[in-house]
Amino acid sequence: MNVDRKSMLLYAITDRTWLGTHSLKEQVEQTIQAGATFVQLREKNISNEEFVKLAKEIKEVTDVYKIPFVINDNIRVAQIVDADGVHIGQEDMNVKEVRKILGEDKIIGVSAQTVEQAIQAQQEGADYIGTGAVFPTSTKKDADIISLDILKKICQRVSIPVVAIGGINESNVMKLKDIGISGISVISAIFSKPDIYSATKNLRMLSEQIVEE
Ligand code: TZP
Ligand code: MG
Repeated sequence: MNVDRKSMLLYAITDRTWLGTHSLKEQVEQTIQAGATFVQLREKNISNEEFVKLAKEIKEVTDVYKIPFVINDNIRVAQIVDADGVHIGQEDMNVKEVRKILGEDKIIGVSAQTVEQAIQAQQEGADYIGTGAVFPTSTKKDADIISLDILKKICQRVSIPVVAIGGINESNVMKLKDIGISGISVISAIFSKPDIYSATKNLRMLSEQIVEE
């Protein structure tokens, strides 16, 4: 399904590592209320049962606010909870196979670290591309850093929206201006913050400045 480019502006990805006194559902509600435009449930080391339970909880919130909601990697969980789609990496299933399973109505996002991977993902039917890590991050230990030049080339070579990911925070986000991305994708700069609401508000304001109309 084509995704609305505007919904990519501030793409929040969950991480229970940072759970404090609030539940993940409450955290997601805070980030949406402050301006997050897209939500991905990305939870590693979780049983399928627990993943489904969590996904159902989060979907209750994203449904209320009409925010697109995708599941990282796990197509089965996405089907069970009727999420809006999935986000898959290069090491996960092939886009065409996922499309066959989920159908045309669902969103399929693909991580791409090179121009070739991005073009191929688009050809195979991806709806958007996630590219990174654009900055050093401790959230994904094995993430390689890609240059902003490659990010720019990817944006030029595909017509589907591209979101940048990896180590993006208030202090470095302006470096992503004039690159052609449709939004920023953020884990720790939202969910590690004691005040998720104001962290999100700031990032939303900044993301509006870096994304071209
Ligand atoms: N893929 C590339 S970097 C990354 C993922 C999932 C982690 C992003 O997390 P953070 O905390 O926003 O750097
Ligand atoms: Mg993956």
